[in-house]
Parts: sequence; C-alpha cells; structure tokens
Amino acid sequence: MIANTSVQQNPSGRQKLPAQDIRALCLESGADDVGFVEISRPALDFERDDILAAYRHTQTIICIAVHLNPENMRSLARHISSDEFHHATDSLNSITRTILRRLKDLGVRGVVMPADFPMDMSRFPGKTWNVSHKIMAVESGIGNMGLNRLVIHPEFGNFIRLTSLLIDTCLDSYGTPLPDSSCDNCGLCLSACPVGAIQRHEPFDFTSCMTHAYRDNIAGFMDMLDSLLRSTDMNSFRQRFSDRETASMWQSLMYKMNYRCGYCMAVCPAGQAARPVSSRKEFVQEVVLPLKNRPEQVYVAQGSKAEKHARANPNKDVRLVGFQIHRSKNDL
Ligand code: B12
Ligand code: SF4
Ligand code: SF4
Repeated sequence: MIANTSVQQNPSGRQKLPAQDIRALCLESGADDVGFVEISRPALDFERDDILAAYRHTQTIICIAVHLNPENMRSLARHISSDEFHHATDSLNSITRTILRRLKDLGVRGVVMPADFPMDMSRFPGKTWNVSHKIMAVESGIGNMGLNRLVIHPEFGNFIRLTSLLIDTCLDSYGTPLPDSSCDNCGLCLSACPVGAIQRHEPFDFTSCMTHAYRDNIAGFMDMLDSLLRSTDMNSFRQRFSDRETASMWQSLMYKMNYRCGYCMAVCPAGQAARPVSSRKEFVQEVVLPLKNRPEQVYVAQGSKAEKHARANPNKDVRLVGFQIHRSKNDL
C-alpha cells in the first residue's frame, strides 16, 4: 500500500523521486512486489543504526519480494524446498543488482543487502544481520507477519523471499502497513512445528527453531566440532554424528545450506496463490499431516520444552544436541 507520508528533504537538495516510477522500475526488473520505507520512521528505531552501518547515506529502504513456488516448498523431499529457497535468493541477487544499475542511471546511489547470508559474523551470536527484511516488508505494506512470524503477502501468502536495497534518495511517498492480516489464526503452523517453537501466547522460540532447522548450518556445525573434539576415534564420533548427518553437513558446506524444516511456511494456507484448492480437511490430509508425521531426526537441547514437544510425536527420532549456541536479547 502506498500512502503519502511526511518525508525528509533529500539532503542533497535533489528532487524526491516519484515512488510510482521506482515501483514500475523494480517490477520491470523482475520483482514480484516492492515497498518503500523512509529511514526516519519511528518503527525503524531499533534497526536504524544497523542500516546506517551498512550504508550511511540511506534515506529510503526498498523492500523487494519474489514469489516462491508453494508446491516446491510443500514437497516432502525437503532438499526440493531448500533448492527453491536458494533459487529465489539467486533471483533476488540478480534482480536487485539490475534495479541498482538502473537507479544509478537516474543518479541514485545505494547498496544491495544480502537476502540472508552472508551476515556479519563479528557480531555472532548476536544480531548478525543489518536489515530485518520482515520489518521492512511489514512497514512498506508488502504483507503482515502471521502467527508463524513470517510475512504473509495478500496474494502470494508467506511464500515470498525478501531483500532490501538502501538508497541515498528520498521518494515522494512511502508505504504504510496493511490494515488487515492475512493470518486467520488457523494454527496449522503451530501444529506442524516439530519443536513447538510457535505458540499462541509466547514469543517465538528462536533457539529451538535454530537448533533444529539450522542443523546443517552454524548450529549443527558447532555441534560437529564439539563432537569431533570429544571423540577418541571414528566410531565414537559416529555415536554422535552418523554418516548420514555428516553427509548432510558436507552437502551444506559444499553446495548450499540444507534447511531441515520450514514446515511453518509450507503448511500456511493464507494468501490467494497459496490457498489450497481442496477443502481444509483434504489440505490437512494432503499437506499438513505428511509433513507433521514425516519420519525424521529432530534436534533439541536436553531438558528443553522443545525436547518434550518433539518426544510427543512418535514419528520423530529425537536427537539431543550436545553443543548449544546460547543467544539472548543481551547479545543484540
Ligand atoms: C534470524 C533469522 C532467522 C532465525 C530467527 C527467526 C525469527 N523469527 O527471528 C531462524 C534461524 C530461527 C530462522 C528460521 C527461519 N527463517 Co529466517 N531469517 C532470519 C533473518 C536473518 C532475520 C530475521 C529477523 O529479522 N528477526 C527479528 C524479528 C524481526 O523477527 P521476530 O519474528 O519478531 O523475532 C522474534 C524472535 O526472534 C525473538 N528473539 C529471540 N531471541 C533473539 C535473539 C536475537 C539476536 C534477535 C534479534 C531476536 C530474538 O525476538 C523477536 C520478537 O519476538 C532473516 C533475513 C533478514 N536479514 O531479514 C531471515 C528470514 C526472516 N527467514 C526466512 C525464512 C523463510 C525462514 C525459515 C522458513 C527457514 C527454514 N526453512 O527453516 C525459518 C522459519 C522460522 C520462523 N517461523 O520464523 C525469510 C522469511 C520470509 C517471509 N515470508 O517472511 C527471511 C526474511 C529470509 C529471506 N530473505 O527471505 N530465521
Ligand atoms: S498457518 Fe494459519 S495461523 Fe499459521 S500463519 Fe498461516 S494462517 Fe496464520
Ligand atoms: S522452521 Fe520448523 S522448527 Fe522453525 S518454527 Fe518453522 S516449523 Fe518450527
């Protein structure tokens, strides 16, 4: 949604660019949706320093969304969904660079942010990302966050990958959050999460999601190092890291990260393009239950709420993770 809001003067004294024209330029360059936020907005207070650290001339944040194919994301063969994520990230990288080149021709300078990785690991285990694309998407009116903490687009549902461009120029109008959420609180995301990270009345459980979904990323890699150091020989290493788990880690390191989960996205029926053609009952049978009951290893910290949650599902092989990354809001 684009609305006229009070905006800062362009510090250079240049004319503000028409948002409608920049929107058209972004869509022509391949974006599926686009939104704009001004750097001075109070909702960005927590984000502003990190944004300016990435590009100190930032006046406008351009948020770009590309649509993911819901069927890929819902596949039981989870490497198919990982591949869809990576393909969308590659598309975003090329679309945003095309946009930046075209903006440069209009005299606009700026930088393209990564969709996710690489991040600023000098801040690990704190906030390693400079721009929270979800906040930019919400503020610019691309969508609202659902119970699953993902941005749901009115048309594409939560099947979007996001990124942001930071530019040195003001626009003549900016987006505002959409008045209505597409999330109807159906609870399917909550029910499909293997570690209980999504609860109706509790904050999102960042650590439990990361421990499982990022098993083949930083969380599991640290555990692998810990396992290697504690093992006296290959056999004792295999007690903690099976050859299958080592192969999965190898693939993530050699190719691109294998996401273990993403069920909260897969099962979300919100949004016109994601809405199941079948009845809710059939959708639960065809999409939700196969993922929820998919036999697989689930990674949890010993004694955590996530362990209790995972053990309640007999289809899951619960694996206790020895090494845990401790993150807290104090790390921010
Ligand atoms: C960090 C991160 C994660 C973390 C934390 C997720 C989270 N909810 O914050 C982990 C590793 C768990 C994760 C998992 C996933 N992610 Co992620 N992730 C990000 C990242 C880098 C930043 C997210 C962010 O801004 N979080 C902070 C605020 C805005 O979100 P929040 O929901 O309000 O966060 C709460 C908790 O995290 C909590 N909290 C608890 N401990 C801590 C510690 C720190 C240091 C912080 C900052 C916050 C915090 O505080 C917040 C308030 O309640 C973005 C890329 C980017 N640069 O923006 C992608 C991104 C959000 N992820 C995305 C996706 C798709 C996923 C997965 C589906 C991947 C997968 N297949 O496993 C899952 C889904 C998990 C979920 N339901 O949220 C997409 C979302 C697209 C969309 N439609 O919204 C993004 C935008 C990547 C992209 N370019 O498309 N992710
Ligand atoms: S699955 Fe249902 S409750 Fe969860 S985010 Fe989607 S619409 Fe909301
Ligand atoms: S990615 Fe998986 S573990 Fe993380 S919140 Fe979604 S369903 Fe739960």
